[in-house]
Amino acid sequence: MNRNDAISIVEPHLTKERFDHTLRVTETAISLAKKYGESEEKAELASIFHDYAKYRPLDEMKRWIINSNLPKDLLLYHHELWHGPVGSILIEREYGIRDESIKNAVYYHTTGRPHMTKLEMIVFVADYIEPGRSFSGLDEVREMSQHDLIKTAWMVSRNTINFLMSKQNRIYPDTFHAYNDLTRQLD
Ligand code: DGI
Ligand code: FE
Ligand code: FE
Ligand code: FE
Repeated sequence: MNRNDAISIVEPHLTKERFDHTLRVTETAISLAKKYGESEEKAELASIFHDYAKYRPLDEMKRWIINSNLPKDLLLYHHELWHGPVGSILIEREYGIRDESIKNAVYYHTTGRPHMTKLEMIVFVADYIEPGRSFSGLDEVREMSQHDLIKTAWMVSRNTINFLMSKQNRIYPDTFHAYNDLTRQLD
């Protein structure tokens, strides 16, 4: 599937703001793919689809989790965590995207996971640093993204956990497992 086809598929499913975010994530991910020697085509497609399921009704996402082989414990955590896993299923069923590397980059873009591939880290990082974002501490993360992808993914994971803890939110196990694995890789 080429870029324009993917963009026309995704656009009607997103708000204007989310669509613009998606385009910025895509440009950011392509530039990271160039820098770190990953397929630009895969980075592009995974990014265009990363938030595809973001606005699906909650009961529909819940049904996909219950009726597919997705982990049921997702239902015990915030519904914000559902759109990545559900998106990875929908892009295969609706558009025939079977490439596991792309599906996994969509699946894990919110939480990360242990042993993330380069492509998964690229989408995970691009989603966080795209130029429309304004998290505190973002300058440091953007600077690191020019030098070390693993250290950057570690910072994203650390910042996300710190942020969630400061709000007294629950944290999905994959989110912690990603942090622990990236920390181990930095040791
Ligand atoms: O879809 P986006 O807004 O572009 O970004 P995202 O998919 O990375 O994150 C969606 C939200 O999920 C964001 O507010 C951070 C939050 N999040 C990430 N990991 C966890 C989490 N929320 C909870 N409750 N637990 C997590 O482990
Ligand atoms: Fe997302
Ligand atoms: Fe996003
Ligand atoms: Fe620099």
